[in-house]
Amino acid sequence: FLREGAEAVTQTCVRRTHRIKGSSSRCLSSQASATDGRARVKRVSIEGNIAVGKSTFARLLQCTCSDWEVMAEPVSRWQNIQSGTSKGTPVSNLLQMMYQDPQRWSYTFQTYSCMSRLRTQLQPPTARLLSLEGTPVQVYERSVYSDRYIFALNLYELGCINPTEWAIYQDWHGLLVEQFGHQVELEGIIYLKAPPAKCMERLGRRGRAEEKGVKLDYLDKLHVQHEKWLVEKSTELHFEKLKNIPVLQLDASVEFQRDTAVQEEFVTKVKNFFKSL
Ligand code: UDP
Ligand code: D5M
Ligand code: MG
Repeated sequence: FLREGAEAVTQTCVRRTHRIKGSSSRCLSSQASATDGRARVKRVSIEGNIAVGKSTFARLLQCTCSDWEVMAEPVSRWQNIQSGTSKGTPVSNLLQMMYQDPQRWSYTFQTYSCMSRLRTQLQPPTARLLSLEGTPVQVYERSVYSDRYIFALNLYELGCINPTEWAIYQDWHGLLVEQFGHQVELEGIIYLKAPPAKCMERLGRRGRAEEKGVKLDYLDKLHVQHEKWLVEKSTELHFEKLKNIPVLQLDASVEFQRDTAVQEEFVTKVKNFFKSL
């Protein structure tokens, strides 16, 4: 039920919502209504450390309200790079390559993750979402912004991306985001925050093979990057709209996955946040 680009969904919703693929199902009667509709749809990303619970939270949102359309992070695409000439033929697992040899593969990983995030953020809202009254929202798991201001920056600071690669990365990232303009802008960010040790515990529980070698120190560094960007606001940003973007911070250190009271509290905060955008 998560849209195209989504990782395989392993957990089912109690209340299933609609899945409408691509633009072929669009049935708007006029261009004007399409334009008006699109302006009404808010776009929000869920940000947070590795294994903090973003996908779990995304599934909760998708199950809660049919006005919200959730686009998951395309991790399975990174794990299964397909041949450019004969589609469907697996070539490699880029996520694994990056973790095994970060010096060699971090820059390559950034090119692909940013491209797949752009693809996701460029997907227009479905006809169903456009036709809704109320507050239709497209929700993304991470964004082209966390790619740069969390991961790429961190890998550069760790020396896994060299100064030449970093300069080139920043150049094309800036160009692409500026060229796509409003199409990739966000109206808000939900920041799921938990101590790195809690994320480490969840990362172990999830047991994604590629992440076996991830150390607490790496999660500590990613945590600091999130704090600098979304709380202290000390990260140097290059996109005007991003500088004043509203951020909803949620304490994800509580076990919200199986606690309906916490889930309700989160959902109420999210609803109010969406209304305020
Ligand atoms: N998880 C958990 N309790 C929670 C939220 C998540 O035990 O309150 C588990 C979840 O089942 C998964 C792991 O933590 O095994 C990582 O969650 P997820 O994949 O949602 O994290 P992401 O990397 O997407 O932020
Ligand atoms: O993130 C999915 C996995 O992918 C996790 O191991 C982090 C990694 N990831 C995601 N984006 C990037 C970038 N841009 N660079 C390096 N590594 C990245 P999860 O938090 O599990 O949803
Ligand atoms: Mg996830």
